[in-house]
Amino acid sequence: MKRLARYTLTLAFAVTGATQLLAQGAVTGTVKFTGAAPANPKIDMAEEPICKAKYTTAPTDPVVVVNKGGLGNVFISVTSGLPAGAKAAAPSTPGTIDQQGCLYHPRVFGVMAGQSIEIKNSDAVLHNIKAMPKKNRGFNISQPTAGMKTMKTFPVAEAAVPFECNVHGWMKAKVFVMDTPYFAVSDENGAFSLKGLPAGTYTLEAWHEKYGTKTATVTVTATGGTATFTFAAS
Ligand SMILES: [Cu+2]
Repeated sequence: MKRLARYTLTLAFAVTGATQLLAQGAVTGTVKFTGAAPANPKIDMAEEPICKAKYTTAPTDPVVVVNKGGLGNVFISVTSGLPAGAKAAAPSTPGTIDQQGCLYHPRVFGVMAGQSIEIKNSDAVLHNIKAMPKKNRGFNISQPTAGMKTMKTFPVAEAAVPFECNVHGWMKAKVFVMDTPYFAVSDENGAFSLKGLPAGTYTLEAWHEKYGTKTATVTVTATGGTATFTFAAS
């Protein structure tokens, strides 16, 4: 009887622990944009007909992506509130960036320090990828043919590492190299979610390449939390 009681207690603890783990998570949020979104610069792809042929309308540099009042390509991360020394292993699956239609996809993304980045060329044209970090080692590589893939890794956390193409001056991307897995990029409607955050109060930062940074405080309970950022046209 005593043994059974102990067993039941252990089991109850295990189930409760699992439930708490499953309940961690979900900061959902929106990056709002107020005012009139500026027109993005047109890109003249006349000298790259293979890329130009991938567009039905004149391609533009997607600096400001606004749909349904939401701002896309905003990088959101946790800047304070995590337990001291909180560390997570880098995922074994790589982050990916593709060169497609002579633009980078995605334009903004995050990986963890030590996580591989797969750089892919989906265009049958020469691309050159120049990464210009400050804390990590940069690189400058050519991918002359479609289907090429190159793996690279940045070992040290660093925000907004620029990627550029030396062949196509308009091609720009930014990668955030992070110490924790708690980051996200807003989608084309401004929506984002941060998964796996333990209950607590956190400061979040939202970064946009044109509009700079905003911060927000979010309290995460067992049922999650919500955060909203608002950027205004300038
Ligand atoms: Cu290029």
